Amino acid sequence: MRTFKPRSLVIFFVLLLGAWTNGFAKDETVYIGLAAPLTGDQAYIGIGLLQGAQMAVEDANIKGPVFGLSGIKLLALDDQHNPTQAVLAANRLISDPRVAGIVGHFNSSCTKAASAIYHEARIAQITPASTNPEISRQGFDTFFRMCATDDVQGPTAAHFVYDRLKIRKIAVIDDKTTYGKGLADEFEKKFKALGGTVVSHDGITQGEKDFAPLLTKIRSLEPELLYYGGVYPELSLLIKQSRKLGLHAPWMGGDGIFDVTLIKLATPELSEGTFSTMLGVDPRSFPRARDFVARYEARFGEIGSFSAYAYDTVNLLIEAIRRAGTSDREAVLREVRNTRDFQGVLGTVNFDEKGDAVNQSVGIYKVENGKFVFLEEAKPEVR
Ligand code: ABU
Repeated sequence: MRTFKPRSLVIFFVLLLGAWTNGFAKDETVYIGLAAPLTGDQAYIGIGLLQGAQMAVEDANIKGPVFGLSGIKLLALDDQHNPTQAVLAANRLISDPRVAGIVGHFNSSCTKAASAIYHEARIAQITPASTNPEISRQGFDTFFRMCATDDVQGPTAAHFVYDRLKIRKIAVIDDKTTYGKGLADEFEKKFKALGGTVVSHDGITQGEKDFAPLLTKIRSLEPELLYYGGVYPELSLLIKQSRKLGLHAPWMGGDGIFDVTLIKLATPELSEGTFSTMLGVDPRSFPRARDFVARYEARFGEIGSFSAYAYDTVNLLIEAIRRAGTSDREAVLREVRNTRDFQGVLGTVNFDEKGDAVNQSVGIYKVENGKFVFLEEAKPEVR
């Protein structure tokens, strides 16, 4: 019987290593970086976004290799909706040479803080959710956005309150974040321009728990509606505490409150009648999104408000990588910019010269029987 000598074994392993690094086992996986709040009180929305992104990656790998020998993976990091953490996450993502493009972040404050880092690294950053218009006014050619902006969302909400609800006297609260304050200011500006009265505009801090003194003051001003610029955790407390104080005017907010978790936290009973704007079409009633929604819900349960946006964002990025034929960041960035009529499950996507979505549609919803019910697609305000 023939036996291997130690020298033959060494040669065998050298050849195996060569094959590994040059060919069949070489890891040419392309990575898409994703950053969002994956822990903490906004995690529900962040996880929904992550799960939508994960489905796009899985779908792409089923279709076949993106290029070369291997597939595509997500590298997801938690920014805890904290701009400092977002910068740390951005630096980690850009320091990994396998990362070809970025999906993120969710919060405008995080997206804005991280955008300079992605710009410096010449890597495409596409946010599925951050709506503050200032982000795209910084002049970063690496920045892209899939959704409408708050200089459309805020005025659209103001028109709905003034024209459709015929309400003339409101109070405004925001959470002092880039998103919350920006949206509330846009709403107030338009509401006043239409002839409405804003009896008060106050700021709260994310994480605060006791709003009784503020709500007591607002109750004495007798507003007909309370507009909130912020995200669902604080609004759920505001709703509960306002009802306890006998302040029964309806609440309204933007896409940051549009999440089933708001209704769960505030209770269906107390959140009944709350209005919200949300970006784009209702995926449940949009034929193109039907298959995605059914697959998502069979696997994860109720679809998150930004799951379909994340699915479209990752697919758009993968298409750009396929067209580029390389994971080279500058080449991928060029192809993201060359995107024309991308067919997403939420509709057709094109970017304007600032990287913003050309489609600025906004829908109006109302909580009825424990669910956000679609009322109408509002006519968007032209910026
Ligand atoms: N646009 C909804 C909340 C995320 C953000 O813009 O901060």
